[in-house]
Amino acid sequence: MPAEGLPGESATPQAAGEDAEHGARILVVDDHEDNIEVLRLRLESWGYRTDAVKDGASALRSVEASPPDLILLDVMMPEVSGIEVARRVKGNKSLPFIPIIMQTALDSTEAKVEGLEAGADDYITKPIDFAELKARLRSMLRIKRLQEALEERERELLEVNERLRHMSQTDGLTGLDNRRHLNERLEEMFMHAQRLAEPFSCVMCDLDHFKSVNDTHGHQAGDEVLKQLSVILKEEAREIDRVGRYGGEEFMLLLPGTVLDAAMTFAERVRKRIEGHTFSFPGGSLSRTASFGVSGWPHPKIKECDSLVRAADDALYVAKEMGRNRVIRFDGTEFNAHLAQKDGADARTAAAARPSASEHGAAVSG
Ligand code: GH3
Ligand code: MG
Ligand code: MG
Repeated sequence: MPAEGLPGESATPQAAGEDAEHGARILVVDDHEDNIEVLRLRLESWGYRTDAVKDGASALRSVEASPPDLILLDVMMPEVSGIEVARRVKGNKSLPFIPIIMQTALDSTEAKVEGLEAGADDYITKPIDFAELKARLRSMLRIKRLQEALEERERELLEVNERLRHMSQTDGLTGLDNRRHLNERLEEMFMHAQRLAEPFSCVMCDLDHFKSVNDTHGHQAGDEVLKQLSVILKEEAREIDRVGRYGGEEFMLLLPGTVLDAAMTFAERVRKRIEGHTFSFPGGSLSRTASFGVSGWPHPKIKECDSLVRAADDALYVAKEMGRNRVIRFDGTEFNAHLAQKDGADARTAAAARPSASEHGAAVSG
């Protein structure tokens, strides 16, 4: 039936089909069958879809089973009153925003206040003025639409934020933690280890002669090697470990609850796995080795996380100098022997380079 066909109502300039709220589903709650019939007829003539229930308990069940776009709610009902229905619907956080228009026979301020305080969004008094009802319905449905648009925007923003956060923490090539994020994790993990007096180890891993991979096979092959290496590192590490790309072809692994000896065993296992791995890429394959430096807390020379990383880096440096493809432990026998030998060699080189007193004197007099 067209809207203009019903008595007591002027035709609106906007046709029902153009109405943005057209087709909204309205739940009519009223304990009088006659009221329900009259309301449904009206609402449907305005282009709304309707459901109807005759008591508060059924209303709550219907709302939970299939949330309507709006509830037209009678206040005066036996057992569960309209006030109670409003309170329960608005208190249910799992439901979307559902506007509630209370219909009250009592044109008293008290009933309206109670309804609005229970969570109703608007009210209309009986006997119902249908032009007013129509206007209130449309206004409420408009608010719902705006609310939904806002929620959608908020969801999108949260999603974008989450993506940005992930991007800012992740290395684009390997998907591992990037250096910045790794440093953040390091600080947290180190503090945690100190507070709980739990051991904590750091492993630095650097591919040997990686530059020649790029030089010989091209940068893309180099990228592929880095990606495959990161998969190996991830596979070898435990769930609670952190693996990150520290720099170009240098990776850092943070091992909580791990003593230095265990970290050495771990690094040695990874070293062997890399040594035995064939890196394949379009157009070829190759083998590569890696060098490792390992440090751990507690250790008398390691007071804060910076020195833990520096120690692993120093050990890595010694591993490279000693011929690569090996695992060196900070402050271990090999580490100290190498540095002592190097210091001796440096001292000898310096002594050889220094001109003797006589040579110096001769130069001055000459
Ligand atoms: P060493 O055994 O002493 O570590 O020698 P190396 O060649 O591995 O080390 P070096 O520091 O001389 O060279 C590192 C190379 O890593 C140079 C650089 O072009 C390459 N590299 C760094 N980042 C990337 C990357 O993202 N992709 C590719 N393909 N290569 C990279
Ligand atoms: Mg390298
Ligand atoms: Mg390097």
